[in-house]
Amino acid sequence: DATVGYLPFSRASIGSFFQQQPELKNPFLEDALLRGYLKRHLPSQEVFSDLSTFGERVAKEVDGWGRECEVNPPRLLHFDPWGRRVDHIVTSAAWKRMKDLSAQEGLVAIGYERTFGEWSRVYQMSKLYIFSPSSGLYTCPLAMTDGAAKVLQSTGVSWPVEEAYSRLTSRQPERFWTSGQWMTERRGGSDVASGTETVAIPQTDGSYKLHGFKWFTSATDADMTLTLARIQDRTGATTPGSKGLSLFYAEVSRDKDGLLQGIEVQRLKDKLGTRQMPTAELLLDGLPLSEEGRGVASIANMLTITRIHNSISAVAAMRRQYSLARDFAARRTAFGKLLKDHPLHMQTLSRMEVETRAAFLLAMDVGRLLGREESGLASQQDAHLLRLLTPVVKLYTGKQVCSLCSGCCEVGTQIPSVLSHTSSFHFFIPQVLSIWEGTTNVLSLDVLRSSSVTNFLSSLSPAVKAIDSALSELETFLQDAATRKPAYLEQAARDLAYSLARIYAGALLIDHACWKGASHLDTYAALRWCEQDLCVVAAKQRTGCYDSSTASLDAAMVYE
Ligand code: UCC
Ligand code: FAD
Repeated sequence: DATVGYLPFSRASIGSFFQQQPELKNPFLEDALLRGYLKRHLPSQEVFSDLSTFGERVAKEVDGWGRECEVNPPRLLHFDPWGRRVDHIVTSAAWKRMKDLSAQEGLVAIGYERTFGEWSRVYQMSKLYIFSPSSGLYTCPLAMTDGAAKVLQSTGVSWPVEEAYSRLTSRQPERFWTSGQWMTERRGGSDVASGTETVAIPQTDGSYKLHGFKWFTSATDADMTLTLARIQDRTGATTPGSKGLSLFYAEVSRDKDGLLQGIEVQRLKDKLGTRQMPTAELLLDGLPLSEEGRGVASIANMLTITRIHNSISAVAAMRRQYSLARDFAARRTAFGKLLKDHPLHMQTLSRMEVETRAAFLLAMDVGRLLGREESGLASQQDAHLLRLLTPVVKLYTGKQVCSLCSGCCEVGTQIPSVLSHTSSFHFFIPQVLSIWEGTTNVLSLDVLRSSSVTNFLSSLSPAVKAIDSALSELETFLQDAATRKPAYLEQAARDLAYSLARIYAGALLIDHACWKGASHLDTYAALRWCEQDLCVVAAKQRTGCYDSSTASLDAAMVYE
């Protein structure tokens, strides 16, 4: 039939229109705020040219590896063809390339080489920020590796820990090691003190054998790990609670045939959004002790680092999703014009831009403070701020990324499916950023634990006029809360943490807008941010929602 060829939907013909997909461009060159931030704080040609080259490589090459990590998730081979138990975790070639790349690019090393003094962490975080959405979640092992290096550096223990430290911070792929962080057991991840059943049995040579079951061990292909256990005394007794926990260093050793020594990998977790990463349950047996200490307090250094990495990855995901949505708006037509020519659509995107900018400045500021502390330049106030802001920024950006990515799915309704073909940062992944390394509530309680809330307030007050009233509301709230029972502040913890994040982000946005290189759009972003309710906790307090009666009503309603 001669007419069939002209009918667009007949037989195998599927029509002539195909939507142009959003394009991933060099994430460094595409990001005005990142470049402005660095121009302001670290105006180094070497850094600019490294980030620019790396950004190109990420867009052109690494992003494809990230996709490969996603489509070829790790597999666990329990037995070899001869029936021997091998527990071999088979990872993709791309995952291995990520490891080599991480070493070559110094993604952990930069933080320890300190070539750029107090700004070295900002440089490292900028590079991770560019890398993260294309990394196939390799940023997860890198975060733990960085955290472990930080802990090892602070222990002062010599061999084999010194050797491990040099491997974690190496730029040579053949020497580079990654680390795990094995804290969570089956009873639960937040309350580590009650959850840890693993015991450490002293050996005659001063080492320990660890027996336990770790329930979550992301990136199980690590070369070493830091983990918690309870030391048994001669009678086999252990001390319960937090005080009974010690921190251990353990190498994940394999024999000459590659068989795991003293570890059984039970299974790989089948987890939403992070399947490309080997996560396993392990039975630990006979791993040597490297350090016996105050477990929770000792691993806190690692938590600080991994929580900062988490914040950077959250912001990076926001920026990436947003960039794709922005690019899509210039390609997609609806109601006769491009999406970018619909003012309402632009308003939606511009609100996302403000959200992303605020999140970026929060995360980078924690990196800045970390760099100051590590270079010995931190004032007492800087140290307090770092302790306070680490959980605040982790919990806040962990939630922002979920809501922004959800919004991006709507503004570019084709992006979710496109994403699995153009970016490994699958749109479900953001959810995990608010769970691991401490959930929102647990981190809100950590904000209360850090005793620096009051110092922070008095020092920040003069920083910016526009948020003065939010600050004084916050101050009034805290003064009032101090006169009440601890349960009152606990009820308010999450809103308090949110208030700190919003007010501090507002201060940073204003500060950035005051920089001589800033544009009128930086001012605009700051103004837009400060329009929202900054001091949530004061507004909620006025409704009486932290009063003792509400706790029982909450529970009654939840279980009605
Ligand atoms: O999830 C995990 C890995 C995921 C994969 C890696 C992703 C990385 C990002 C990737 C981006 C793509 S590993 C599991 C993470 N688990 C957690 O985060 C646990 C969450 N729970 C908490 O954080 C709790 O607050 C606990 C476990 C810390 C609470 O324990 P305790 O025993 O009840 O705490 P205490 O008794 O209040 O504190 C014990 C000591 C105290 O010091 P001293 O004894 O000197 O007074 C605390 O001040 O530890 C100190 N401490 C801290 N110090 C507790 N938390 C901190 C802290 N954050 N910083 C400094
Ligand atoms: P629970 O501790 O049972 O908490 C459940 C809920 O109760 C949360 O919403 C929490 O906020 C709330 N809650 C708990 N306590 C309080 C309180 N006092 N007040 C108010 N609310 C509270 N762990 C590792 O050690 N190593 C890993 O490598 C690792 N990788 C992971 C990978 C993935 C993909 C995931 C999802 C988790 C991983 N974890 C890992 C575990 C992770 O750290 C825990 O899931 C997390 O700490 C929360 O613990 P939980 O899931 O047991 O929740």
